[in-house]
Amino acid sequence: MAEIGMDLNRFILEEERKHPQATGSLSIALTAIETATKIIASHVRQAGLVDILGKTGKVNVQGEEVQKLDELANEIMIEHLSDSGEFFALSSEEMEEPIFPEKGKNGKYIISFDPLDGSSNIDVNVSIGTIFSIHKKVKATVEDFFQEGYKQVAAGYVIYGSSTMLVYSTGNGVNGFTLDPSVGTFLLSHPNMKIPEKGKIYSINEANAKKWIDKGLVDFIESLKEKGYTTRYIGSMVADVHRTLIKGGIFAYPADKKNPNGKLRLLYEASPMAFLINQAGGMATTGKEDILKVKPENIHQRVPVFLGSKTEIQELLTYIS
Ligand code: AHM
Ligand code: MG
Repeated sequence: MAEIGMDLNRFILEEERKHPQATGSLSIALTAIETATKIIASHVRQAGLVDILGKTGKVNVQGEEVQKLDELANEIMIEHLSDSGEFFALSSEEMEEPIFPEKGKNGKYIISFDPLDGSSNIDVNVSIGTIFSIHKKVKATVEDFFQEGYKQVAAGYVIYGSSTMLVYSTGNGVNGFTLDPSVGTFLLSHPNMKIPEKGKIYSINEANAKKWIDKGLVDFIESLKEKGYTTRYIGSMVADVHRTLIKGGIFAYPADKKNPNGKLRLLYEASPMAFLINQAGGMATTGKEDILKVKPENIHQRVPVFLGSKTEIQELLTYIS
């Protein structure tokens, strides 16, 4: 097992060495994500200040126009991922259609990402994050985005919380790295992350309970209350999933009357998180099928999400149809 404190770049290279046939493409791709998210992290850290300075004429200290943080994060991701030359195509929550970077013509991968998830939490100084999902380029058309989640080559997120952490998997377990802000390096802090078999927390927007389509869910949540569970709901998927990964329990965004397919997007929210939870020994389901087996039909498709410890997910499945 890799040593605590190992820096992310060395970790990526050592992982690459385990695969003698590897060309280094994935390592470059992951490093581009690392760089982009470090830059996003530094903007997130200044979010409050930018707002104050911005109000004086929409120009910040560097003389740049003040931009909404989610749009800025999107631009930073696009710039660095395109520039790496490893991505044939990019799709983002912030863009209607995917883009095919000039430099990525020979790229081996495609990537879907949510540049700044939970952005309604920016104004209140609550954790937000970036989520990404990488697949192989197969046909070199937009259809490459319609591959199931179990075919992901890598998936991960960066959480901009009380510290900045990058958590990712290439299908060989899950590892978490904490950014040392003094040197700007991600250091391995959470090697081989495993979700507890069972937790004590449920995480769901219970205000929607009357609108939930599957009434079995109401009974399931009641049963958790009777068993002494507590509730935590941040409203930033990255933060809620990060806690679930570490503490166990269940996180859910079910179908309701307002969002008949749930709210979360398959490609860049549900699927990468399902991949990580699965790699950490947990389960992720739409309630009807394993999230990783859902074949996407369009880029911004939504799915109901239930993910977490095995015990809670298996129990949930006995309540819902
Ligand atoms: P966003 O991508 O527009 O930020 O929306 C996604 C977020 C998730 O992070 C979170 O799990 C969910 O929306 C919360 O939704 P709600 O406020 O309906 O509970
Ligand atoms: Mg989002």
